[in-house]
Amino acid sequence: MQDIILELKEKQILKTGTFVLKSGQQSNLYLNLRELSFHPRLFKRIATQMAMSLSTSTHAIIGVPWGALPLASLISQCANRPMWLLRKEEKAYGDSSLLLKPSEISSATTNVTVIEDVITTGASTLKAITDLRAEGIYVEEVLAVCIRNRDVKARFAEENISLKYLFTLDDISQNSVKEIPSHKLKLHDVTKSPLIFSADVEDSAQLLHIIESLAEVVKIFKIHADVVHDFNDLTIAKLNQLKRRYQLYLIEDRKFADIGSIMVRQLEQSRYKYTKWADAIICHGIAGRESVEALDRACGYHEIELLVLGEMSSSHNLIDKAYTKKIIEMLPALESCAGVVMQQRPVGLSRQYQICTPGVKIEQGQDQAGQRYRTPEDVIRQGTDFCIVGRGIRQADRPYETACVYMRQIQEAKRQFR
Ligand code: 5FU
Repeated sequence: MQDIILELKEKQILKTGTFVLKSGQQSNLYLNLRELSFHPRLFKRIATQMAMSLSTSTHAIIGVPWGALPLASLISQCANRPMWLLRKEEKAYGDSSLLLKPSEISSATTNVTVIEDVITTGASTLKAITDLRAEGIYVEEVLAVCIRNRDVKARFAEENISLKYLFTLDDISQNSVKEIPSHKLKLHDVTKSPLIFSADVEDSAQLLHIIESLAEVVKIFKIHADVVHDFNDLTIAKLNQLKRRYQLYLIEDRKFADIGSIMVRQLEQSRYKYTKWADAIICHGIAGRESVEALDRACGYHEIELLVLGEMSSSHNLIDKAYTKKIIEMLPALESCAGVVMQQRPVGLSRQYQICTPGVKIEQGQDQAGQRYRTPEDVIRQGTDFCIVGRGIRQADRPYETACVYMRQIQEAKRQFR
């Protein structure tokens, strides 16, 4: 449920401020569920949750007119239960009945569930119930997305009606609402945290677990979403939750490397939905200036920062000094570029670009697949701003304590060489 609440906040369906409600009461939270239909995936999620709590003895569902009708119709589909219609007021012509239901079904033998979006005082829901009772219908339960406070439950209990709901606004603490940053973090906002952890794990559970277990000490995480075999929408929702809770900055290390139009589509249309969670992406500049500029414009649109790769840590990689120089020359034209992936800070490079260096371990050396490691001290001495560490922390017996050791060494080296 927390995920749904967070998404409602993100989509501005749940707003904070000072609001006067229909009842005249004041509130600092406002839930405008009329806008749910603008977001079909979230809408379906909510309807599915509600459909699951529908009483098995309900014959049909009825939405309180008019606001709850789209929701009721979606629940009807999810639960495979018919939806009947209740008019707000009688028509002066034609069929004047308030209730529209199949004529062959007798009111006396039917139980219905009334669907509502938000219940504050319960007045409009109770009015619908009175109208249905006047038609001889037995209302078994009311199912709402949200009630403002629990006191309203007593009102329905008096009427012998069970009131079910997904959440109450009282449950949403003011603190958790305030925690949401109004804008994404920028790389220069996290320079006090010069360690980037490469969370190159196999599945979503491991990814979320390692991020949460390190989040008190590490603020920047680098992910290869395509090595996380079950990376899906739930992973993204939970990543975003962790981002908000711990104020994290997430980098997707996809290393885009194609012509501009394809890189833009890879950014925007990938099944990993980078634009929904990444604060930065990494790209190669191999396709040339215009291609990278196209990706840069898309990044600007999605408020994602771009990190351009200028050097690699692997042995015998094919990047030479001339290539790196051309990458550096490309940077001023890139408005979203926050930094460069390099092995050292190039002489004369503007301080506006952060240097992020992979291939860092406490013990220098090499793995069996071309990776070369330098120590945090060595890398910082060469002018790096952020050390990228993966296995050095991930494969340690105590990753949290090891991350603290890396952080101390990096900060100590920064004091020494800056
Ligand atoms: F651009 C680069 C590079 O030159 N070397 C790298 O190692 C990126 N990396 C990434 O840093 C690589 O894709 C891994 O995600 C990470 C290094 O992980 P390690 O476990 O510390 O070797």
